[in-house]
Amino acid sequence: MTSYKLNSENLSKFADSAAIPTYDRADVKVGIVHIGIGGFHRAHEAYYTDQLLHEDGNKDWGICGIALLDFDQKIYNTLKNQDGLYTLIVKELDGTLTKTIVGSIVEYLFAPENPIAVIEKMAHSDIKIITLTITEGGYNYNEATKRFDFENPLIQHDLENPAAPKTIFGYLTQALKSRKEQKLKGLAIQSCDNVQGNGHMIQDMLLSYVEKAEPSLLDWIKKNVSFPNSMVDRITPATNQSDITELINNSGIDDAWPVVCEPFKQWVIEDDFVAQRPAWENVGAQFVPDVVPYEKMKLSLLNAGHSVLGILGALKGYATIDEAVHDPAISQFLSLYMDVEVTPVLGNLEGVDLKNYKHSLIQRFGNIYIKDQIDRICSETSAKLPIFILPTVNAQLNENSSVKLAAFVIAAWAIYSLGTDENGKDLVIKDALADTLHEKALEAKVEPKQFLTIESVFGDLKNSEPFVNAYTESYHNIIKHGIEKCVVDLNSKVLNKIK
Ligand code: CS2
Repeated sequence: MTSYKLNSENLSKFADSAAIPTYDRADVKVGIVHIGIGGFHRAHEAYYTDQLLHEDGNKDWGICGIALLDFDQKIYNTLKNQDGLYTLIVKELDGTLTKTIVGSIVEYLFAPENPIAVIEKMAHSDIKIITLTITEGGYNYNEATKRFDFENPLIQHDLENPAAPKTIFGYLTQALKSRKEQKLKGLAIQSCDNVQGNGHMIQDMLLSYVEKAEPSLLDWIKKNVSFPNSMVDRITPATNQSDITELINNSGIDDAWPVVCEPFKQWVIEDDFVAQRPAWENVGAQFVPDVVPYEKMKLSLLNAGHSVLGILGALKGYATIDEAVHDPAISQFLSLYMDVEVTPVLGNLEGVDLKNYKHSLIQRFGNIYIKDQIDRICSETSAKLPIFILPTVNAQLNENSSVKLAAFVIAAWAIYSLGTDENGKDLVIKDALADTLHEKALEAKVEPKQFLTIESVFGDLKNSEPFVNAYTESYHNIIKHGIEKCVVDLNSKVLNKIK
């Protein structure tokens, strides 16, 4: 099959092999600035927005995508070469591929190359919303102090060089300052990251920064900026070379960086936008007064579930999430964790069929076509566990209830952090705290509790006797008998107890 480079000029050539934008992209005005144009944004918000642009009367909601970090140069170059176009490949449960060329990203900027342009864009009168996918670690929140981390050298840099910032906090401050000076209206800053109370989190962290960097701006922000919370969901593994090749060979689309994802998607948003907002509800998003219960459910079941499968699966030598969830012992462990340790802390979730939700998660994890990489799931675990698992642990401890399964996962993570799986194969550990984790993992070989002394991750969990006991017992067991036997034993212990 003849293939063509994906760009505006060639777009109509792909009409037979993918859904393509039927709206005129040249007419679309940018109303949203988005920071962090990774796979997740392109599978989620940019897709919802693209679907909305197909409706009449919605041409004010194009996206300007900002590549914030040096590391993001590759995605910036790709979008630039492809006029912002990319292919979203949905891997259906039966293996069918549904392909859509997404057109909602109509502008893109590379912040390290042109910081002023980024600030001006955010401060432009057309912009009503700044959305963020900056990862769990991007909020600069220190778990130990429960505060904004001013020690971060990049934050120090931004305080000293306000006109040429490197972090989201420096950029937002400059942009909001300019809006105030231009006497423009405020806007909404909407986090789309997996963080509990993600709107409150960006609000608290930004206000902490502004208080130091630009105190005279504080009042204006409080009056003119809103920070809606949201729950976001769509499993989006990293793109493989085989996805790129399949797209060229079978659809003739030469796309340097398509995005692959599962069919399921969910977006629950708190309706708190000070300026206008897109009618995302027309394309499946839910606007609700309170997102907190949805976020809690998703983070502590789906995201935590991923981490459980990832950590146990990595030690056993699995490469993908579907392999881990098709291991009967690991799958039973996950179901027990969700039922025995998570469900009691979720309280009453009105309108949600929790049993069905948990069942659907096991199905989604098991999609054999997604092949979500365990390396992706285990990356940045030090920023994920304080959000995905530790709130459950603390809530269970407060009720004197079981934390055995969660403690087992943390023990497995301590062993994982030694850097090899049970077959002696090296693990790829991608984590901002990689060095500390390794150092503490070595100390834990002598005294397991040492791993829990990483306060920026565990807070004061090391002082909980029931947790430390369960963790230490699991640590010794895993070292002695291996994951397989220990998972089977713990499953039957927990099952006997709830019988
Ligand atoms: C994953 C998430 O990063 C992770 O550990 O749990 O990326 C997950 O796939 C998404 O939140 C799904 O919505």
